Amino acid sequence: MTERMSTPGEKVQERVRVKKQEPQLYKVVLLNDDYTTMEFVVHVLESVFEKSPAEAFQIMMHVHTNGRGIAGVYPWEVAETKVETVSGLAREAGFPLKAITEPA
Ligand code: TYC
Repeated sequence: MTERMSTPGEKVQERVRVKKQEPQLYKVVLLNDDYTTMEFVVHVLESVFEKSPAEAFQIMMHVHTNGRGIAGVYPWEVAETKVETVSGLAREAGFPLKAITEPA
């Protein structure tokens, strides 16, 4: 088997393998506490995470019962912004409600 040498100036097709990266997704996890009102958590889920009233209530009850629950899954920047928004709303309202991000 002979290998053909490329002559100078000859165009050589190079194949560059580009690994396709899926966009990294992050869970925004709501944490339970004893002081934030259920009504406020439902309001946050509706306004920040765009949940329906029924879904917001269901997620709030899940967090209340289990200690934590997923409010939504987003690309990193969106997830971080949601966490900051929750923190800001909670501080304004005087509640200790906390949300964190985790890789999905
Ligand atoms: N445990 C709170 C209460 O009994 C309600 C609550 C639910 C708080 C979910 C935070 O993420 C939370 N008032």
